[in-house]
Formats: sequence, structure tokens, C-alpha cells
Amino acid sequence: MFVHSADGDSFGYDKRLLEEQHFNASDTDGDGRLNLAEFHDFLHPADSNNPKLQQWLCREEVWERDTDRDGKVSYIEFVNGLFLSIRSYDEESYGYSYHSDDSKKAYSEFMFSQLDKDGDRYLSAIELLPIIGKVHPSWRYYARKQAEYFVSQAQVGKYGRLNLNEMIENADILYAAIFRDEFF
Ligand SMILES: [Ca+2]
Ligand SMILES: [Ca+2]
Ligand SMILES: [Ca+2]
Repeated sequence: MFVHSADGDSFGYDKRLLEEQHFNASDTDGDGRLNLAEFHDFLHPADSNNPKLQQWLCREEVWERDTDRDGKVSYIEFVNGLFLSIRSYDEESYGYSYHSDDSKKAYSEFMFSQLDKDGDRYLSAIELLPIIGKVHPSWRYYARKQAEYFVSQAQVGKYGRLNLNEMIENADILYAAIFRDEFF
């Protein structure tokens, strides 16, 4: 249960406060400094198993998506931002796609109502926890996308594997896959 402050903002929307929370969530032993493991988590919160960092990612997500700055994510803010991220993740990961605008709308409304656990028609940070992994996919997701891209472009690895010669022969495509902006 999260305590709401007087202005209805349960997490704080000051960017500086958010940065402080990022640091504190990463500092698991609470000594005010980040050791190597904590610093790694700080830089890559989506790859961390630290529940405080997962919660922090949700707070940051609300901050990013809350365009009218009322501290919560409305259905409109959800559809125009988060839903698009989740959709592209589902389409790429599961080949799931939508056949009409009506089915998109129905699915977005369904997903919103599933996430809105307290039924207030807004999404709070804690309500984003179930989908935060899709919004911020881990490095494993990007690594798989890079590998798929390389294999599709190089048209090698007949048996689903690459040998060293194929990698060397297609080095330009390999580096293009690694440095393509769309993966990051
Ligand atoms: Ca520490
Ligand atoms: Ca809002
Ligand atoms: Ca809610």
C-alpha cells in the first residue's frame, strides 16, 4: 500500500527526487555509495532483480507518460504511450498483431482495465509493475533481436548456427546489427 501525499501524488514528480530515488534504490546496502554490482544495477535497472529498482522504473514510467502532470496515467496517456510500447513488444515477441482499429481499441481498453486494479480509471506506478518488463525489455531481448537481424540479413547459418567464417564474411552486417539505433 502506497501512501498518497496531499496533492494526490503517491511517488513524487520532481525529476530531482526521481533521480535520488534511482540512486537510493540501487544502493541496496544503504551505505550511501554504489559498489560495482550496485552501479551495474543503477546503469541497467531493467536487468536488475532488485524489486526497488523495478518499482523505481514504474515511477519513472509514470513521470514520462503523465503529459498533463496530474501524477497519474489516464487512459488517453496510456493509449498514446505505454500501449504502443507494449504492442510493439508483443508483435515482435509473439507475432501478435491487430487486424482492425476496433480490435486495437478493445484490446487497449481491456488491458487498461486489467491493470487498473483499484478501478479509479488511472494507472499508478504500482499498477504498472506487471508490464514494466515489456516496457523496458532486458538486454536479453535486445541481444535476441540483434541476433535475429544478423541472421536474417546475412542469410547464413543454415542449421540455425553461425560458424566463424560466416561471421567474418558478414562482418559489416554483424557490426550494423550491433550498432543499429532501433535496438536501443
Ligand atoms: Ca552501497
Ligand atoms: Ca496524467
Ligand atoms: Ca488505478
